[in-house]
Amino acid sequence: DPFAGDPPRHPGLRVNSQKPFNAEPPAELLGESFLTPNELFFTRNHLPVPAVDPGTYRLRVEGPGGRGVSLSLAELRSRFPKHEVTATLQCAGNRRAEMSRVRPVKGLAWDIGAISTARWGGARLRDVLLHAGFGQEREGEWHVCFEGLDVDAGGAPYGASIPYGRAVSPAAEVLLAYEMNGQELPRDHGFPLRVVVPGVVGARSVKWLGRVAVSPAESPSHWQRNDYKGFSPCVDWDTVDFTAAPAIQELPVQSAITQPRPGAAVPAGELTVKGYAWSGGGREVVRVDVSLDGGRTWRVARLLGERPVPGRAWAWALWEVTAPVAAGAELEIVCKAVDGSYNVQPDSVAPIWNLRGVLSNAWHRVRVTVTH
Ligand code: MTE
Ligand code: MO
Repeated sequence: DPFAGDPPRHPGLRVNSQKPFNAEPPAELLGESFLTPNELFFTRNHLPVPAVDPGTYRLRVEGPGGRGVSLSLAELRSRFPKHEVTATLQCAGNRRAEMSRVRPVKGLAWDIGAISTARWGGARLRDVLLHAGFGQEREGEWHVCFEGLDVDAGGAPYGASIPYGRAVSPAAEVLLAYEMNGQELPRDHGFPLRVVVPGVVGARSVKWLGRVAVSPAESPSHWQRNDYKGFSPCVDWDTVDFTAAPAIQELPVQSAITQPRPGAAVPAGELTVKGYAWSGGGREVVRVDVSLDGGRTWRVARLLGERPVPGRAWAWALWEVTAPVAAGAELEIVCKAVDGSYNVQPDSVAPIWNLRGVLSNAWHRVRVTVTH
């Protein structure tokens, strides 16, 4: 069993697949803390968790125009200033279950929990690239490719890439993280070193990082080239051409209700609705609208916590709204977020349906009954 060496996990996680391990925190817990506790942070593994010896671990950095370097963990910690970023990671498949209700899609049936937030600490990718002799700017198209130490049955590693400009941009704050919420990275989240690309789909934040390669082409990995792309609702598995769509990088604006849960019976009186909202590319959430009547009337939710630096809103906003509700009512609670570029979420799922069930960011709707 290639998964026999996987680490133990928190029993409270909602498991979508055991081997490889994929799990999300219960929504009620997700919405309770701005920083998701490490043991509850959603886990998205495509392959068995590799056993990495931190003593002999080396990160290789290479590619045309640089000098190949190999760095130990001690060197990564001592040679580069430690930088910290609070960033939300969201899987492209978050909320896929809602898409499958329109028409079946291929992929794990994530509810609203394939998203979590942590304070990450590590070396800036930019500093490591400059150390390896790469410049601040490059003519033409270049990418920075990441390879994990997790491999499939044929020996191929997990891999992904981001554009070179993002990798070397000081403002983009891409990290080679060895810390998560002040602790060393847990094994499920990439021990001993992972990439964290703030504002970008989780798939590019490669865990168990073994190699960084500057390249004129995107990562050759299946997950860069033939997965994690968006398509029209008219495209099916017979007609799909994965070369025709760009790989997902920055994600669209998103929000969801974490409390109450669908089907709940809530007491009459004051109802508190809670949730999260986030947008890709560092675009801050400027407003969340909530409806209790399926979208006929709206109120504005209170955004909790500190306002982020505009353009560098890497973390989600938690929000809540309190409203009176009458006994016997059937409520359809709806939320929708607006980001700093005034991007909004689509009102329904069908027009954004796609065969892989990615980019599922329609208004989130939760039906509840009010009791006496
Ligand atoms: N990196 C490696 N090496 N292997 C993986 O399977 N999964 C990716 C990304 N990095 C993955 C990986 C995907 S699709 C996501 S959404 C995030 O890791 C999830 O990170 P997490 O498990 O720490 O939440
Ligand atoms: Mo993902």
